[in-house]
Amino acid sequence: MYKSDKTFFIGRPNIGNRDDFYRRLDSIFERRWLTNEGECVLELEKELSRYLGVKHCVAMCNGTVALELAIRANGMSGNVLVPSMTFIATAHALKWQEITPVFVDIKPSSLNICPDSVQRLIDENTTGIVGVHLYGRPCDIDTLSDIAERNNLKLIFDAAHAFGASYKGEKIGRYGNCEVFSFHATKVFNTFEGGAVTTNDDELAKKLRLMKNFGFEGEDTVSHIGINGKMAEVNAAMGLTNLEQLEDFIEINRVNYHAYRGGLRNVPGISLIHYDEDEANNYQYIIICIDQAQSGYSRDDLKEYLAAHGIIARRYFYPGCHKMEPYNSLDPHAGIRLPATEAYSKMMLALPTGTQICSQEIESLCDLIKSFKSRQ
Ligand code: T4K
Repeated sequence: MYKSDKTFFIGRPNIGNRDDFYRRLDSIFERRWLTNEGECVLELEKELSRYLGVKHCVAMCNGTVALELAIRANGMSGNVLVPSMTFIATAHALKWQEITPVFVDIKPSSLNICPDSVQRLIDENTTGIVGVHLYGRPCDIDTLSDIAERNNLKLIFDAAHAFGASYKGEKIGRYGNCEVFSFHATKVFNTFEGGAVTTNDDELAKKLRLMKNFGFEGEDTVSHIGINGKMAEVNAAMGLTNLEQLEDFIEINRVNYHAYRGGLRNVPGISLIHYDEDEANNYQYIIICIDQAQSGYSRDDLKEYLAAHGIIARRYFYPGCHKMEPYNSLDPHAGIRLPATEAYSKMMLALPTGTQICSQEIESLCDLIKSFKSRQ
């Protein structure tokens, strides 16, 4: 019988040492410098570049604005290829700028954008590809880079889930023309709200810095259309504090992941996504796939059952962007069928992890899932 007074949420933030954060906050107040390239933001950018092994890190107010700026600074227009199996922000960041997101199906083995479909969908209006490292597992970066190069396309990676993950031994953050991170509260590393674009391209980094600050080149000189995409000092202070404990957060996620793996072993119809243990992973998404034919119940039945016991899971990312408005009806690509996206988005469920939950609690959560099975 499952008993817990606690409610466990997917997306519960990890929070670093509060005294360190308050100390940083005090010094921000002392300096009376609250935003606009403040000391904490500059320090965070330096620390993040070092951690990711990339030349430039441009901190931003959130991941969505960071994506919009990355898309604009790269000069994307017309049609851009993007997976439908992602958070809606990836598609909106294109459409917000009157660019048509052309939705691409996923590869069932990785749940990431399918390079063969990318190749097939390129037409004369295509200017770029936005790959998403879904659940923190890298896209097929080499193949996508090759396709982009051969077709003269820009390539951006939405790395919102992949902070701390690696591809072929090198940290995510250096690939494509640039990569984009989210440091939202729900991410393994958070700055309350926040994001960044990282790149090894000097020119692009310079442009991004101007564009996130209204395009100001000097006090009275503007060289680009820009917006206010700046990160504030308080966010950077949270980032610096959380960065000091990042390895602990990742380790907790790793231990939790293995607790789920053990607890859900041999449960018919339930499989946990696999992380390549030869690579660095952040393990921030515990994603199970429910195959109703074997489990005897649907993903949505299980989600409801868990919620009734105080376990708040999420259907990341149902039903796929192409099934949401305006894309579902208004877009020229309305009515497209993406069989793998449609099948998998009905089966995936994201479960709670992070510092809020421990191995024993995960064990009972897994027992609860097993008891649901036996109830059917
Ligand atoms: N690209 C991708 C692939 C993304 O996944 C995202 C964001 C972006 C781009 C855009 O980056 P940002 O502009 O957000 O930086 C949440 C997050 O808000 C969003 O950042 C994230 N992806 C997405 C996957 O998850 P919702 O709509 O699910 O949020 P919400 O408010 O329903 O909260 C989710 C869970 O987290 C709930 O169980 C409650 C819990 N929670 C949330 C917050 C904010 C807490 O326990 N404490 C908190 O402070 O989007």
